[in-house]
Amino acid sequence: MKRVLTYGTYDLLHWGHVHLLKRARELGDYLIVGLSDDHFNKVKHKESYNPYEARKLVLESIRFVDLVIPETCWEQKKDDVIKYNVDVFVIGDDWQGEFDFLKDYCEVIYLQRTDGISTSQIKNDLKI
Ligand code: C2G
Repeated sequence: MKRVLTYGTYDLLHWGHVHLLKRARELGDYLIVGLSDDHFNKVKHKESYNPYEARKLVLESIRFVDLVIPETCWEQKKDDVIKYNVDVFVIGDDWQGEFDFLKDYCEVIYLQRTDGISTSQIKNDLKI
């Protein structure tokens, strides 16, 4: 079984997120998502509209997603790759190069980010 790992906030889930998750899942047989918890969002200078438990519930309902784990800090990725026996780390290319250090532990793939949609754009358009 080829295991894939990615991370994100996944607030106000939109088709750009789903497109990433679908492609990530297609890289293997099992997709794990490290979901940024509310505290780590603050560390990332992100304020999510939905709290962690709500974002987790939504992600777990997606057929491409097999497991959701909490992302609580920047430093957990290597340990997660080892703990969950991950073969492929994948994330959008807005992070291009940021996680190349994981190449010592697994394959690292940056997928093209989907243009024309973002959570902040949704918030601005809806004036949330
Ligand atoms: N994404 C995308 N296209 C968009 C928006 C997002 O492909 N239009 C991708 C991002 O590249 C990321 C994932 O969807 O791979 C989740 O995006 P965010 O929720 O914005 O996550 P981010 O803040 O990038 O968190 O430690 C890593 C961080 O937790 C990543």
